[in-house]
Amino acid sequence: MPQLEAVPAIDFQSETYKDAYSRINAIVIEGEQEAYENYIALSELLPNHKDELVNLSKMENRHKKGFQACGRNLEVTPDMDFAREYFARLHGNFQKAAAEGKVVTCLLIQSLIIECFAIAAYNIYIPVADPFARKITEGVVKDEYSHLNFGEEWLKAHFEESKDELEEANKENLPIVWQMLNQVEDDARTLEMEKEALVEDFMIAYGEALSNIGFNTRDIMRMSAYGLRAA
Ligand code: PL3
Ligand code: FE2
Ligand code: FE2
Repeated sequence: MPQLEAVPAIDFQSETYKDAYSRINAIVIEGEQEAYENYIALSELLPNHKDELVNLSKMENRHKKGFQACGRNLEVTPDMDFAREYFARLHGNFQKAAAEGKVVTCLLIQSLIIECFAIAAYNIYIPVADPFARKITEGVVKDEYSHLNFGEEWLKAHFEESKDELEEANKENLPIVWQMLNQVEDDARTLEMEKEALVEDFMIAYGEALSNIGFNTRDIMRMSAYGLRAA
């Protein structure tokens, strides 16, 4: 009988790993930076929640610093030009909505879509991360649940008047997320993160969020898979 083969350890110092990491690490750093800016913008749009939102923005800034340290620890230089390009469409949509005072769209993009994307990615990354990055990411992901929760609570409290704008913003932005996932598929696999697992975790987190806000099962199915087949 053949022996069970041991799972080969990940070589965090290989050129292949570090090359993929230079893009994934940059994406996460840029994502945290934009999240920081987005919560500041939201704090202006929602003056009643100013302190809470400024507090969330500070957490995002800490996350960014944590992930910058992860790159330094592996002696990787993050490819920030790549990452800015990666986020450009979602970022542009957020900024446009903020300029128009569309709080619901801003919350959907940042607190639901981006936070669920981060939660899925970080949870899948933790078991395959190097020990330094694992510690950092475990701390970060806990915070992301509280950011998601802020969006859920606000949208739940304003569900009826937000419903149509949420549907519209979902249609506009969810297909972008599927394309973003496709774009990192190869690099994520180099880090031993499977796209199918990312999609699955994203759908679970996003579907739960929509349910907490007040959408029914039929709405959730329709909304959370929007644009997936075309991606
Ligand atoms: C909001 O708090 C954070 C926004 C960050 C978005 C991250 C998306 C990550 C997609 C790439 C998957 C790889 C994750 C690896 C983690 C080092
Ligand atoms: Fe964050
Ligand atoms: Fe966050």
